[in-house]
Amino acid sequence: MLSKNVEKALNEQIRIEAESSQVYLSMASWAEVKGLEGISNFMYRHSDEERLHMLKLVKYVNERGGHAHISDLKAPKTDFGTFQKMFQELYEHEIFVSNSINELVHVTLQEKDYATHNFLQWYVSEQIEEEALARTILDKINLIGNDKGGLYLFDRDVQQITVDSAAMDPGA
Ligand code: OFO
Repeated sequence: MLSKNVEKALNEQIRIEAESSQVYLSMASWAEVKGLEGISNFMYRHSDEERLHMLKLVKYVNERGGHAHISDLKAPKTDFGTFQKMFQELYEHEIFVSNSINELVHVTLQEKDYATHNFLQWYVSEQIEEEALARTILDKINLIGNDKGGLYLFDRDVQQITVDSAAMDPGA
């Protein structure tokens, strides 16, 4: 059985994962209307992954005798300026999510909820990989600069980059 504090903190994380999914969906849509097809596909996939992160938490809370709450979400912005700025925002957003996972892990220790602590280790590892993925992409963007051919190749290749491939990239 979850303590009230752990349940509340998990519900907060459910909202954050759902909002992450919305943020990346908005980025996908922005990239799509700009004709950045590869970047858009990458963001659509990322948005789906965040929804799965949310669902995993929903299932866990309900399985442990709590009640997962599906709440209002903050609307993400619709204009991201440039794709370089957009990926910088993605990176900063992932750091925000990592901090929130760390806070959540802290609550489970305070409450001596070792089962939830154990469950959350998946999220801890996932955040390390997501941050590495975002950094790999930012490094690639810096290398390209304003080279048009480089931009074309980046848009083509970014859709192949996954959390797993970034983890294997020695430059990551
Ligand atoms: Fe849920 O991992 Fe990104 O935010």
